[in-house]
Amino acid sequence: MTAADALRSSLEDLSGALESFQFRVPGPDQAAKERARTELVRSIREYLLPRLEDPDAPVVAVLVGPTGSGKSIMLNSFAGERASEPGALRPTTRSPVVWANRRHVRRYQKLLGGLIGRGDAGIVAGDDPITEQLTVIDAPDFDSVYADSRIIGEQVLAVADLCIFIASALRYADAAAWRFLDQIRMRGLPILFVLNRLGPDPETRKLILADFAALLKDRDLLLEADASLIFDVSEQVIYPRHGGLHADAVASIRQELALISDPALRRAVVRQSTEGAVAEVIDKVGGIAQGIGADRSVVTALHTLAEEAYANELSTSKQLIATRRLVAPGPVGDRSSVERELASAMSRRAGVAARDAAGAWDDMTEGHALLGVAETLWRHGAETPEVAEKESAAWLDVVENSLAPAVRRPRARRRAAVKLTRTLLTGEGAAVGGAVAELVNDEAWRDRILADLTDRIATVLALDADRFLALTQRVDISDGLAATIRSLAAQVSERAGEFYR
Ligand SMILES: Nc1nc2c(ncn2[C@@H]2O[C@H](COP(=O)(O)OP(=O)(O)OP(=O)(O)O)[C@@H](O)[C@H]2O)c(=O)[nH]1
Ligand SMILES: [Mg+2]
Repeated sequence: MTAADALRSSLEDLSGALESFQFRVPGPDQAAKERARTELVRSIREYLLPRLEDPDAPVVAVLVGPTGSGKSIMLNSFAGERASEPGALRPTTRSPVVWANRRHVRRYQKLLGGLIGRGDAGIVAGDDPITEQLTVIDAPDFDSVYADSRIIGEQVLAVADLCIFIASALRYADAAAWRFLDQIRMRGLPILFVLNRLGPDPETRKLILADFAALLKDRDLLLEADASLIFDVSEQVIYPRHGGLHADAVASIRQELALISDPALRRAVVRQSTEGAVAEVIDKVGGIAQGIGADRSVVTALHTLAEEAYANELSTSKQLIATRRLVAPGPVGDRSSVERELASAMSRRAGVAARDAAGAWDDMTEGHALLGVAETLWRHGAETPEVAEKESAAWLDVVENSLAPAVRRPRARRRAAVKLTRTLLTGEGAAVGGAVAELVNDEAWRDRILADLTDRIATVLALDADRFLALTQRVDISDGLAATIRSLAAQVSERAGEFYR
């Protein structure tokens, strides 16, 4: 296996692990965490893996810069045709435009999958020899007021090997530009700087170029504050035919791009951009692993709160049984009324537990959000009364059966069982005699039958609690995934070390 294969397979593994889960715990940063995860997967699957697999594919240069700086005009100037619609309304370009060689067009259909083909976006196929080795993408501006454009901008950046940064001489010092330049620099992408719309006065031009170079140097974007490292383009007529500048205006930039297209240099560019991307992936995995850890501790906390609420209610139930207050005192009634009373006492306990658990969840941001999806959590579950009735009836059967040897006739036995139950639960009906009195006074039997009742209440409560626990399980991330992801990233890092040595 070559070093490249090894690196690729380690990236495959990492991506697989990142795709195996989702950040589902609702909260203020859920969307951001989930986006970071999908972006990471995207940059591995859509950029790094294809790139490493096919290092001789054309270099992808992305035009970036603030809105109105002239990116679309620049693409048209390179292409010599109306590839991207420039415009006076800001921002103009809302989805990416790809200028590629006919032979390579298919590559980008796959690469940018969901991005192109919506709205006015698309691929402009050409025969320009430069496109044999180079593809240029006109991206929406990154600082757009449209969140949509910003996300698309980031996605396009993820597939870039090279950036062509277009600044306008009219507003090159805008803070907005620096933010995304920092982002590009973190990716380790090579950047060509173009200062567009320069005025005719040579002195002013020199001053502005020197100032721009100094600003770039200050931010570590240029090695030296050397104005000759910046491509300067004058403000000039835009040809209506192709919506671009005269070919001469961009000749030096085209020349530089043609140079990059030289196979050896291209490999160097791709090497630099993939190395930067691998480093960024490794860096971002740390944040993802942390996010998993944070989600897991939230889930554990919510789980514990729910369990505690139900455990509390079980011990309350035990106490109520011991002090004979589980059901209210009243007339002896018949079997069905006792059964109903006991069942509703059980449901009541579940209802109190649910209210307490929901209350505890409500105090946590994430718990509050989860309650929003399942408002019924504030009450006992819809099926709880039915389960309680079944348990209650089953317990009464057990009581009745205990009387079986002593009281033979079923109807008499049933009546005796109801009396016995009353006495057990409320302490009333002391005037019982015979078999009933015998059992009531049999301490071992009493303990056993009341323990059986407690177990049945526990069953009802556990079933009710399941609604909370199922919800936490649904948003949980499997144990050990953070560690797996960390170790897969360490493997990528090690293999990248060998590959880029
Ligand atoms: N006359 C003249 N106008 C220019 C020149 N460069 C840019 N412009 C003006 O700037 C406007 C915006 O240019 P675009 O190419 O659409 O800018 P963009 O960077 O693609 O902008 P977004 O798509 O919004 O990000 C154009 O409509 C022109 O009016 C130039 O060299 N000469
Ligand atoms: Mg544009």
